[in-house]
Amino acid sequence: MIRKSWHEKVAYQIYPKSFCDSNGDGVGDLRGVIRKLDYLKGLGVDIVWLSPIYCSPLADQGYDISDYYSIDPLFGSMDDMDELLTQAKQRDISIVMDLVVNHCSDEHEWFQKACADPDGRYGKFFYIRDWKEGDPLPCNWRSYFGGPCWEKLPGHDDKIYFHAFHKKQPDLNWENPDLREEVYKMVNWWLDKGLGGFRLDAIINIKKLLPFRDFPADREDGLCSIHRMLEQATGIGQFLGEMRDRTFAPHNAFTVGEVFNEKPEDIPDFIGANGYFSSMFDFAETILNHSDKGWYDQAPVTAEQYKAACFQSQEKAADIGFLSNLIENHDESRGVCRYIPEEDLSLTSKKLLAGLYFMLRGLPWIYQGQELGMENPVVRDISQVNDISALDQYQVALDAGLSPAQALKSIQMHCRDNARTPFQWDATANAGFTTGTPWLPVNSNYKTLNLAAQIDDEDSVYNWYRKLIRLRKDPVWKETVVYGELIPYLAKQKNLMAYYRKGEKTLLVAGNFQRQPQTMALPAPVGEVLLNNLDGFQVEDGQLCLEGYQFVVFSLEEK
Ligand code: TEU
Repeated sequence: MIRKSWHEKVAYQIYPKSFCDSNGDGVGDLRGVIRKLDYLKGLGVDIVWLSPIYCSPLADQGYDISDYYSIDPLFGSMDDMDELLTQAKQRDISIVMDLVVNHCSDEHEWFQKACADPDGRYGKFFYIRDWKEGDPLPCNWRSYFGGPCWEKLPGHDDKIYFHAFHKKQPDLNWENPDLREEVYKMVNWWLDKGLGGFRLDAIINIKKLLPFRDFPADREDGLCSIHRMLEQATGIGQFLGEMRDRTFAPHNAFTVGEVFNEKPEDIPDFIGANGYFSSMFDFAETILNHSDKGWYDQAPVTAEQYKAACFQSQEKAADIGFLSNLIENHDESRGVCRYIPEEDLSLTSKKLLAGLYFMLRGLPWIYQGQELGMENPVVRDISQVNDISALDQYQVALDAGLSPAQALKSIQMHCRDNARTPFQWDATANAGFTTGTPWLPVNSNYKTLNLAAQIDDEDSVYNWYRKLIRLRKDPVWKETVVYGELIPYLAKQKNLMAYYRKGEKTLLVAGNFQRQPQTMALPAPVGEVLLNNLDGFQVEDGQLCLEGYQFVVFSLEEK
């Protein structure tokens, strides 16, 4: 693997709407981010991805962009953005923005012009088809947020357009070179400005299976999961390779792809030596137990499943390139609530999960608030739910015959509001996030779970993350932590997740992923203990005794 300077880094995702509100309107903003740059520096963050802050009607919280060249006034101005880039640079922090180009907003000028003249230049920027009442749709794919992928083109009774996500997010037609040129121009404009790179939103969707066609229905609605077409669509490399060559490569930009369901043979193309992206997220854990029926049919993840998914991904990426590892993001449940059984959630188990994923090979990502061990809020009433995906899934559950109470319970785990509640800075009103009314209620646990309560507590989740980061950057261990080969250890031992990192030195990472204590045979005597989420541990007859949810990292002595 060709070594890159970003390999040693630590990355952090900011969901601007919920990070820090500087002007009291209840919505986080760019000046709020600037205000917290020293906090991020203190944590040890090097790369920051900002979820969308472009002009947007916010039908999907900014993932519906109406102007790629402007900052939405809700978040600030272009001057604020420029200041953020400058101030971040002074602190050696690189800023990465979301690149949302599978679709734009229906309020984008391109779509407006397409509606005005569907046969003109901009009509060809989208997938528009002739259609009249009674005709079958061009395909029966279900959009990600429910219902068919087709919607009537405003102003035209005889035309429809394609949207893989919300109807306010019309898909851009990447088959059209003219559209691609517009995208590259915009990407280069941002990179020329000094942006560090991009996170590529929903990028796998830019290649459609054409001509559009039906697949067998998988629900009563007669539609099928859009994944069926993604499994069969080929040729995305032409677009991604071209984009890399025209934009990212000449700027030496850092990019991370939101890539789902990749095939092992695709990995070299995506993140190999001349890959389309620098890195891509490993979603193997987040998609565990996914069901085409809907969220209500999704079983909880077990420790064994979690371990197997991590190890498989590590094996797939091996020496090819660097995965981006995560336990949560703005679309997911808080990791500690997803991967740890509710009754076992504790300081110790939170630290175990943090340690297990952070020590994997790849680029570790922290989603805002994860470093505090922030948790999912309880969804008490459907009227409080903001997430369009959860609202759809609530209906899916009702349609499947669940009672309203059961349906509400069924969206609790995957509701995207879970990770979108405001950052809990301190115990003052609204967790110090805003002086106004927060756009999404603060989690009621903020009085005890907040940064101010953790920052000076050596034992806190926050300081645990700092220790993990310090170890990754420690000149003595860095080579091994960053590049050391990952070899699973005693992978068959139930609820034990352990692995070697073998580089200049050999480390053993071990976590007892259950409430009960368990022992682990040591392959060699314990050398230096680098991390331990409890006080000490016992070694008896070459067996390491681990308490429930104990996590340790140590070097091994040569035999
Ligand atoms: O997500 C893409 C995606 O495929 C899913 O994570 C999707 O949001 C989820 O299955 C719905 O429950 C990206 C963004 O991360 C997400 O926030 C946006 O809504 C989406 O693209 C559309 O831009």
